[in-house]
Formats: sequence, structure tokens, C-alpha cells
Amino acid sequence: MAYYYLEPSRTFSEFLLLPNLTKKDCTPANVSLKTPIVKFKRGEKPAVSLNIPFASAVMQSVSDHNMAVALARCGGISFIFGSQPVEEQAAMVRKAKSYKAGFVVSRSNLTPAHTLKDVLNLKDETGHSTVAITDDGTPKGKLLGIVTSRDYRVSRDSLDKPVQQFMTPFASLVYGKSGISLSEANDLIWEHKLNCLPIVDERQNLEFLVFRKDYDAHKENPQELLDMNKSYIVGAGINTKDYEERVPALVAAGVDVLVIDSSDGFSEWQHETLQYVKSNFDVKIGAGNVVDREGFQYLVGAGADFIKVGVGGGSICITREQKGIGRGQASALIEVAEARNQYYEETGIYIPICSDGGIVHDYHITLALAMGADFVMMGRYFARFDESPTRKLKVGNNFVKEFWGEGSNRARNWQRYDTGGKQDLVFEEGVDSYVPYAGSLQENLDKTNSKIKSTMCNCGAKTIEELQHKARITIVSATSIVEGGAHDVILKENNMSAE
Ligand code: RVP
Repeated sequence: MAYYYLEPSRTFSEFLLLPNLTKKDCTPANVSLKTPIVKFKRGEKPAVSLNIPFASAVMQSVSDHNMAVALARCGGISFIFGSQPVEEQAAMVRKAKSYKAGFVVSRSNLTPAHTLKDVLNLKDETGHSTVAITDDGTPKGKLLGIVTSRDYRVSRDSLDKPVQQFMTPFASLVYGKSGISLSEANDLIWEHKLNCLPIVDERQNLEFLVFRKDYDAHKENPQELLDMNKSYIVGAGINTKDYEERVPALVAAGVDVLVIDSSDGFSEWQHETLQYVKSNFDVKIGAGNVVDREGFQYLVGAGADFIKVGVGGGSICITREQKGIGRGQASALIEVAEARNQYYEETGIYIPICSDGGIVHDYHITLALAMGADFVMMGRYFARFDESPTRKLKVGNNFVKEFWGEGSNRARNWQRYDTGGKQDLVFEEGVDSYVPYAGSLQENLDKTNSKIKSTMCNCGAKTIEELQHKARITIVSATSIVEGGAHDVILKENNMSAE
């Protein structure tokens, strides 16, 4: 006879946190969101921790090298999508790992034969007022000069005036040599009162530009997630089919953490993949997704460094509709967290848990952490930002970004849904959609983090671990959910004029 769970499976919106005593020193400024991402023994430190509990989803429409850099800069991790050829994924990892904070490849470039008109057109097009002048007009050509808006007067100079005649020539430029550190570059910028310092190699070829404002921004990111070589920490998704080719390429590219990306991770394929990776490489690897104690224990037994939880809760996911399989995200998380805590008590080994999918409101993240997640993985949340890889479009009066599931026909990621047999996506488990465009990642993350920290203070917790121990969580009735929003008032429209 089938086994019946008598409790309904629940989602985050059905829970709320109760306030605890807030002591005077428990302020948002004193809250740390640092969190482990890979397993560690009691009393020891995890080999990799995040500075904020966020991971971006292993999805074509979410996590490429740009997202990886942007999120690591804020303290989280991206798992670069695996539904692409091995070499292309490895190239993305390499790009993110070789990104040097503060050093940018010049985006506005011309040759000395161009004219003032070309400079003005380029400025309109790119918004940059600093133009590198190279022999071939490329960002890596021989640097011959720099043009900034201080070099010409539009009211006096002819638009046909060649760049050669008004650029600051290389001989008069202050420049940095290849290999210079960011703080040395900054010293030159300050010493010579520059806005921009070009970095050239021994043959005078342009490598990067360092801008004063970028250095300041770098200074403003104390949460940056860096490895020992000061490169950003980068993750990547793999599957259970081509891991023997994919994993060596990703490891060679410098990946820090892998995750096996699957809609259902409770499988012998994941066991085999974990064993292969653990016996051949010294790289951290998470596995999943699972929704219960049994799935957790199976993957931990196979060597997983963290466990990802969630089936069917993703915003673009239709697995539950299509196959009738899944579990409310909160119920799944609560059971897996219990299993993890018991495992920790028995073995002294702490296995971090990632709650994957189904975060709709920012407070859901705090709930997930309180329920035992060490970090959350999100797709929809990150897809809305400038840094996601998809197109920004205008639909009606609104800007949107494209966002599609890995189980959609657009992604065709059959490896994620493979249950043996035909090597193809036989039916869709995800949709192709739009999400409202929301601006820059950093701005949004700052706001979300402020909310999380503020709620943690209400709960009297200065760390995620403390939150997990102290949280008091209640189920809410359908009626009190209605009361949770603005109610019984007439909302003012934005366009209503004031009396
Ligand atoms: P969300 O944050 O709610 O957008 O969910 C993202 C998660 O949804 C992913 O991390 C993944 O686990 C899952 N996903 C991705 N594609 C699909 C699909 O096509 N069904 N589901």
C-alpha cells in the first residue's frame, strides 16, 4: 500500500516568524549573513563560505560569467549553467575567474585617423567620455593616445578635426605596466590626479583601463567573495551524463564549487557522478534536488558537500502539473533540515542545505534560513537584473527581461530531466516567460539584505545560525494571509494628484 503523508505539504507563504526579544546590540549593522556552503567538521571552518546567503540558479537565462562576477562582488555565488557545450561553459568559468576587479577592457576605442565627429558619435553611443586611441581601433591594439572631453571644444573645433591633432599622445600619458596591482594603480591615479589610468604591456599594447570611480566602487564592496588569489569564487552546474568530459574542463578552468543540476537528484546516476568527482578531483560538489530525509541521506552517503532541496517550486517550473511530483518547498526544507541536524549530532559533520526555487517575496528568504537552509538559490529573482544574460524588452509600457526554464523547449536541457531511455526532452517541464525588469543587482540585493537583517533583529538573531536556533515560526490561516497586505483602505494611485 502507498505511504500517505497526513500533513499537507506547505509553502513559504503559509508561515510567519514571531518576534523574540531584541537586545540593544542586535542592530542590522551588527548582523552577519556569512554562511557555509560546503560540509565541515564540528569545530573546524568550512573550506568555502558565502558572505551573503545567495546563489544564482543553474540556468541559461540567469547565470553566465557576468552574473558570476556581479554576484561574487556582492558576496554570493553563481552556478554557471551547464546546458551548453563543455568548452563554452569552461570559457565562461575562465572569464569569471580571470576578471580582475577594477581593471576594465576599454569599451570606447578609435584610431588617430578618426575625427572629432566620430568621438562625439561614440560618446553618444556608449556614454563613455574616455576614448582609447589605438593603432587599429581595438581595445587591445597599440595605445597611441587618449581622448577625454577636456581635449576638445565643440563650439570652436571643426568636426572634421582628426583625433591625431587633439588626443593626449602616449608620450604625455601616465600609464601603468602590465601586472600592476589595483592599489598601485590607485596610487598613480591619486599622485597624478587622473580619472583614468591605461595599463599597457611591454609592447605598448593596451590591456585595461582603471577608472578612479571603479576603484572607489571596489572599495565599497567589502563583502566580495574572493579566493586566495583574489579572483572571484565561481560555481558551475554539471549533469550526470557527460561529467567525465565536463568536470575536468571546469576544474582546469578554475571552478571552485560544482553542483549536479537535476530536477530529481535521488538517483543512482547522482551517486555515480559524486563518486567519480570525489575520487578524481579535489573540488567541492553539491547534489540534488531532494525533498526528504531519504534523498538527503542517500546523497550525503555518496559524498555530497552540500544538498539542494526543492522539486517543482520554481517560478517557471511545471513539473508538478506535468508529472504530479514534488513537495511544498517549506515542508521539503523542514524535513531535510531535521535530517541534517540529526546527521550533525551523530557524526559531527555539518552539511549545508540550499533551498532552491519558489522564493516569491524577500521574507521567504529569511523564512528559508530560519527553517534550516544555509543559503537559497534563485532564478526569477536574479533574471530581473541588468546582469542576467537575457534581452531586456519593452512590452506595453513596461520593461521586462526574458526568463525561461531549463525544462522548456527553449533550453532543451534534457540531461536535467533524464530518467533513462531516450536522450531528448520528450515533454516540457518548464515555460518561457518574461519577468519585470528591476535594475541593477547590487541595488536590489542591498534592499533584500536590509530586510533580512531587519527581520533577524526582530527575531533577536545576529547570525544565521542563531536565527535557526531561536526562530519561532507559525502557520498562518488563509484569512490572516489576506490581513498580511494592505487591507480595508483605499490605496492611492501613483498618478492621483495631491489636493
Ligand atoms: P525560481 O527562483 O522560483 O525562479 O526557481 C529557480 C529554480 O527552478 C532553479 O534553480 C531550478 O531548480 C528550477 N528550474 C529551472 N528550470 C526549471 C524548469 O524548466 N522546470 N526549473
